Amino acid sequence: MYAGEVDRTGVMIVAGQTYTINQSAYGRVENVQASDGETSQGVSISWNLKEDATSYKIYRSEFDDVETAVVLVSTAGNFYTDTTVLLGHIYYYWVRPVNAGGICGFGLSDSGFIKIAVSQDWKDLHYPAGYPVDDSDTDGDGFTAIEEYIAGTIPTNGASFFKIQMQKGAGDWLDFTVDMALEQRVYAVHWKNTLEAADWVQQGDGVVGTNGPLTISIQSDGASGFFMQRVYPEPQ
Ligand SMILES: [Ca+2]
Ligand SMILES: [Ca+2]
Repeated sequence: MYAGEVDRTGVMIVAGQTYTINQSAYGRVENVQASDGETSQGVSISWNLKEDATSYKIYRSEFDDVETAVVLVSTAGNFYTDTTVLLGHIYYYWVRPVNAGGICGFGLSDSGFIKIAVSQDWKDLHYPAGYPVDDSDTDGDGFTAIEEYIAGTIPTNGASFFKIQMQKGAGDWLDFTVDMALEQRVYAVHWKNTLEAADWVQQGDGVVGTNGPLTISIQSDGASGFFMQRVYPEPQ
């Protein structure tokens, strides 16, 4: 067993006899899983244990590009919680097994991020009798409590929810307005030309709120299509 990724064959001659050596590749770690917003404490990373591995090296990057990965930690088990993560950032993780033969190559990455936590002040303000759960929709407007917290809307008022407000600006510009854009939130407009199109494409950079009204202007270039407005926690 060696720490490569493919089986290899070699030839050895001992006392005039030729022997063929077959070495099995040690292979990569499989089933790397990084948690997606499960807790606000950290990103949990797990993977399948590998026979003969003595330890594992976890690598991390903010890009899904192994060239940018740096070692986060070495560990013997198949579970690790990365608490050195920031809100609003997405991290990519790789795990490489180590054994007596060396260290194996990089397998597939998985991405992970932490969840925004609802503040106690907000809980007390809107739910004095006790906060339900993040996924509850007590006012039935289709947005969960955590979504209303991020959007800055009222979770106990079905008429208060994050909605798109668009009007024609000067020339071929379109104005997207939010009445109350919170601090520590980023607002962005996304577009796609048909609803069947696979991906929403963000138009320009996200804009950080200032605890007041916010207008984002997008040049339409005469194109027709669909717009989506998005709010998410500001990276810290
Ligand atoms: Ca709601
Ligand atoms: Ca609401």
